[in-house]
Amino acid sequence: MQIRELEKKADQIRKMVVEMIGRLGVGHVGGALSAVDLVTALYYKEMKIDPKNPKWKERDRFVMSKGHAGPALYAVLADKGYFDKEHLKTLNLPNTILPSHCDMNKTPGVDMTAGSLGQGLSCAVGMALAARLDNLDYYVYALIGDGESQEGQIYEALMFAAHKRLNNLIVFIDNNRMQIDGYTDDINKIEPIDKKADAFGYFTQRVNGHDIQQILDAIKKAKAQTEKPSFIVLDTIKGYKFKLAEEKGPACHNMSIDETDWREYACCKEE
Ligand SMILES: Cc1ncc(C[n+]2csc(CCOP(=O)(O)OP(=O)(O)O)c2C)c(N)n1
Ligand SMILES: [Mg+2]
Repeated sequence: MQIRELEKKADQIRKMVVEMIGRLGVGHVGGALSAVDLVTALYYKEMKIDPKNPKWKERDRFVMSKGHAGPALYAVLADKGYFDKEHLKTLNLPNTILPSHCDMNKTPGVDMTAGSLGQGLSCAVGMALAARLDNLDYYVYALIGDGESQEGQIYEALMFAAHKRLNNLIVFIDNNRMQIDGYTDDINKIEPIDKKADAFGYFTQRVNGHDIQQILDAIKKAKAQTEKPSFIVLDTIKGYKFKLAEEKGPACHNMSIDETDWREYACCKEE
């Protein structure tokens, strides 16, 4: 897929996310939408995957450590054919395969269960180390949140991966500068997060997390260096391109969307 197509795909995925959460009435709109450009870049361009064989041993892995952003991943997985799109109408309903937070035992294509913030990254590090031990050639991509990065476990995981020089690990941070109940800078500042990652022993970059070309260029550079794991700061906007969410600021973290709003959702500016 070319960049233009990827951008269109991301807009389509955003619509799917809003519709999915809108049908339910409430959900983690903001953090799902800020992650869409990354998951689109990964699943449509970068990752070595086979939707017909979700457990393929040599596949690349993606860990949505900020597990509440599950809907962004579900829209992509459904669109890639991991499961029928009809399931998107069952988000977080009883017996669904799509719980609000990612669950690898329920959803084909989900590589790691997450939701208790701080833990997913440790699992990603273990998966990256397993590739080395099993002599398998795959990458592990992990997405953490900026609020999530206040968890101490994040730094233990970062430290260990750097110590092991896991060059098949690429950690992204969805740096939307908001968490559940306010601005990250006001609650417990994590910046300068790129300098911290650098000091921990990472090949660190910072890009616009809504510019798919920049994301892909950064991944290319990350893969070109083989000495260290990579850390890529994605500067993003919470609720990106869904006006009702963007306008709410931190309150878009877990918001309700009424029927009229998701049906009329036309804020994905498909130029
Ligand atoms: C250990 C833990 N503490 C608290 C929560 C509740 N919680 C869910 S999302 C969230 C805020 C996360 O903020 P951030 O990582 O910035 O996510 P994003 O802005 O991308 O939605 C919190 C505190 C949780 N899921 N896990
Ligand atoms: Mg955040």
